[in-house]
Amino acid sequence: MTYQSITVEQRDAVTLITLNRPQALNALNSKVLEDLIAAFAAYQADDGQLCAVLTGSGDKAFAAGADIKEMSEKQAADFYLDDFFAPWTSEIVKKTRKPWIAAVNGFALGGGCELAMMADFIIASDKAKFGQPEIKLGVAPGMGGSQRLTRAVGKSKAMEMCLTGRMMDAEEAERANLVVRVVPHETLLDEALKTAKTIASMPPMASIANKEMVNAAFESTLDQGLVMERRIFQILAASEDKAEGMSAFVEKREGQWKGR
Ligand code: CO8
Repeated sequence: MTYQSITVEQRDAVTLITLNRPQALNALNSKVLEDLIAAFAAYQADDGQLCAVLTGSGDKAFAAGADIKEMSEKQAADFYLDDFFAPWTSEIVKKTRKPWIAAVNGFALGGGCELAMMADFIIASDKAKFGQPEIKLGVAPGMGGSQRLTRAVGKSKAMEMCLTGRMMDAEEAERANLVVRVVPHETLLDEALKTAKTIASMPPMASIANKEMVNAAFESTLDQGLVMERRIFQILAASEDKAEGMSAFVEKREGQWKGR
């Protein structure tokens, strides 16, 4: 598959996807969306790929937002009739059952912040900056910012960020639980790939199951989530990898995973 606006590499069992429009600070246009949908679908379909990392090219930005130049020509009816922005969640978030990490290397603004928050977690460079500045354009978040940011950092901070458009630096983002950790800029990719490699070394079915369980905490009541957790646990208990994982522990050796 040839991509125009991203690059995709496989590093053993880890897929590295890089937004590649550095001249536009990796702004997210229709082509980026099309490429990302294809890249995530290929990652999901490849049994040999067990974790993915998404990052931005260049030194300045993960993604500085949805492409304002592309959107400025559109009318309200275009946004509404096309259900603009919907595929980011329906085609990428919902269909990617395997884990993926956002490695945020600079500005993650508007749609860029929203894309990072679609990942299972974010590792940030110490140069990263997060924000939802859409209000300054006379609009508001459209790819999940008002919902995912609020769930991540709580109402007060999300509200202030959306109402003022101010940016949060990496340190504040870590304190606010938006990112899992902050690392020196130069080491970001290595750190993200190292974490991805650890995830890729885990039993693949249990990896998907753990992701599904944690996500359920955001979309169900506590009782529903607890029932779902137990049911998934019970399914995993019947897997070949459970038998192998427990034998490997008792026999003091590494597990050899079948993925079922
Ligand atoms: N879309 C398109 N191009 C962009 C974007 C963007 N979001 N961000 C930066 N660029 C382009 C610039 O236009 C510039 O291109 P050129 O050289 O051709 O003029 C190039 O990237 C470099 O940018 P700057 O010269 O501005 O770089 P600076 O270092 O001076 O500033 C900033 C960096 C602060 C990140 C600045 O570029 C900026 O504020 N960008 C916009 C951030 C933003 O507002 N993001 C939210 C976008 S809206 C969104 O994501 C949700 C949908 C809202 C709907 C809107 C309907 C109209």
